Amino acid sequence: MFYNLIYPLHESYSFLNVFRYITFRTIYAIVTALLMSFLIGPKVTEILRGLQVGQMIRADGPESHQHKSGTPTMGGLLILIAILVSTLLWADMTNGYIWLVLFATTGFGLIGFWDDYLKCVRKDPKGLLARYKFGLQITIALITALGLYSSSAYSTVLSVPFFKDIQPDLGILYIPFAILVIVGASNAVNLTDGLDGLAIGPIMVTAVAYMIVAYVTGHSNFSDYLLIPNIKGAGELAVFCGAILGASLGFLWFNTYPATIFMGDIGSLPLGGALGTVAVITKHELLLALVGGIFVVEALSVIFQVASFKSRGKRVFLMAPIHHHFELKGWKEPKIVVRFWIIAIILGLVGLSTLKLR
Ligand code: 57M
Repeated sequence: MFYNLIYPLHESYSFLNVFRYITFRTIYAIVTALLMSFLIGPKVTEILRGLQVGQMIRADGPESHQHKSGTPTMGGLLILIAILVSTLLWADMTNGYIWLVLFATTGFGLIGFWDDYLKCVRKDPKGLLARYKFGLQITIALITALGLYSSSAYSTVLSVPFFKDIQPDLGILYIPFAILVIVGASNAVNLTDGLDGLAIGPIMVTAVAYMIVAYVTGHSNFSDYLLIPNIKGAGELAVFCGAILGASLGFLWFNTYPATIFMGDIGSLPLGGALGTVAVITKHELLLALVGGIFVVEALSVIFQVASFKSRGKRVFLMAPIHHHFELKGWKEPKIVVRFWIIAIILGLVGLSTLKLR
């Protein structure tokens, strides 16, 4: 909004020219979202506590989680507000990609809100039934994919990390592929969100990586130099990723061990959905599996565990998702979380190196 309202004044006041730069606006999107989460965090926690929106802890979970009962959840509301306000302030509001990603984020946020509301306010442990939740996620992702597909500048060619010569064109199949990326990312983040600070760390790493990816794909000189697709207007998504980074950092202040608030599905579903959407728009869909490798491993651990349990009646892990396996092995929660962050940072760096190694 500042770009649209303030930048046009640069002809009279040349210093306002700075509002043109994506880098400048990204930095301030980070700062704005961070300050917003800091400022409204205590209030949101207090309101949620007052409304008794407390977490119910499953009795069959790790023993170390039982004392977390009643921790206010739905802190994702704080993250969502900070991301939306900061993006609306600092991004170019005439950019279609920004509206598309805001649509996906809000849509997944509403699904998460509904699920949390049923679980925490109505005290229905099942929450939103899986088939409705999944159906709604697919609907939001389908609308997002169709929105992209219908734009004339859009390409259905995939770029494969490390291999610049392999560029399969998926054609119309790109739509189910994009849905898979967006819905998969949303659910994988949700599964990861089971220890204090566990999900938000890799979210920040992924947001930083895609902030850089969005910037270079939107910049014709950089994209030509790096031999990556040049997507006009995608650079503006760096501002959005900056808002995710700032909001997440602010949330971590409250969610770090011992957490005073959990994000709930209202946080995990939109954060995953947003990053999946950014990956699709910037044509770096497969890279998300590498940069967000922690989310992939968490989701795979559940798939293997359930498949093994159903087919052979035996578990692969002591408990899935995999962070519970380490808890049951006796690792302390902060140790698991920080080690997962370290792996996430390494994967983020390797992922970014693929921009050059191709
Ligand atoms: C979300 N939610 C946490 C919190 C958070 C198919 C199956 C593997 C699904 C999976 C599942 O339900 N995953 C979805 C995981 C929950 O956190 C809430 O949920 C939100 C995210 N959606 O924001 O509101 C619990 O996680 C802990 N937590 C923290 N700190 C945080 O910052 O400590 C969360 C955030 C919280 C809190 O204890 O209550 C969750 O784990 O439920 N199901 C599971 O993960 C269950 N696994 C399982 O059943 N495994 C079996 C299967 C696969 C065969 C097995 O391995 O044998 C576990 N979850 C729980 N207890 N709670 C196991 C038992």
